[in-house]
Amino acid sequence: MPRGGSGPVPVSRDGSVSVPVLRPCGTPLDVAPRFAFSRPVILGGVTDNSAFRALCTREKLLAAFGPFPVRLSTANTYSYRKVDVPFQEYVEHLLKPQDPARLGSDTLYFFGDNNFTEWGPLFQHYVPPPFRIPGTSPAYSFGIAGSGSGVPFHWHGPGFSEVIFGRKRWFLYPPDRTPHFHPNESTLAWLQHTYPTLPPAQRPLECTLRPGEVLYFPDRWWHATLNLDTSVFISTFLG
Ligand SMILES: O=C(O)CCC(=O)C(=O)O
Repeated sequence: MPRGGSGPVPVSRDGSVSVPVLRPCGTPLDVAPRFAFSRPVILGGVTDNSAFRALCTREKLLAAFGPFPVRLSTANTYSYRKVDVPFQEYVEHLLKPQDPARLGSDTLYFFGDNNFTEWGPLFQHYVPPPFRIPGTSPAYSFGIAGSGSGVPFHWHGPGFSEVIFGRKRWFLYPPDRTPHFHPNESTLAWLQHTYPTLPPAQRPLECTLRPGEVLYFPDRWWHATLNLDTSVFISTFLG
């Protein structure tokens, strides 16, 4: 889904990476357990989703799902408001760069709440990260969103995030370090107004996720996201 708005969001700190990046050369299953319960980590080259990516172009998705409704959520911490629109209307009219002056609670975001009857055949082509946490079962949340959009800080159980098209910036804090943020502010506004005021010791862990990489986020870690480009993405929750 490479189109859908103007160019990438200028984020000057795109270069900083404090989340460790692993490029496992042994079997992936040997690598994950060491990290599964402690820190976020980016795993490179553990899945090949080129076939799934080929099905996620704007043209292919519009042809397959254009008339079907998708459920949008507000892009604030609690995502309390839901709106159903035809997928085609979302892509053609709502998939835009984030307005920095607009609250997250007034911004609609397509992520999760997926209709697995209609979209399940597509998701069967997604190759999830080959790691499991005993006693949990994986559940997918698929999304498409404009540059500068994202979800402000929140937390939940552990999982993985993968970008199929685009780049996604992640900001993470451990469970015992509640970030400074307002739940209805967009991540972009937080980045512009709050982030620059943080002393270095209060800054989050950060990374930029690109296609071919998978971020593991541990249980109850605070996280906020910012799509640097119009992006297609999928999370695998290990709930
Ligand atoms: O990909 C996003 O923008 C949101 C991801 C997220 O917050 C999550 O997977 O919990």
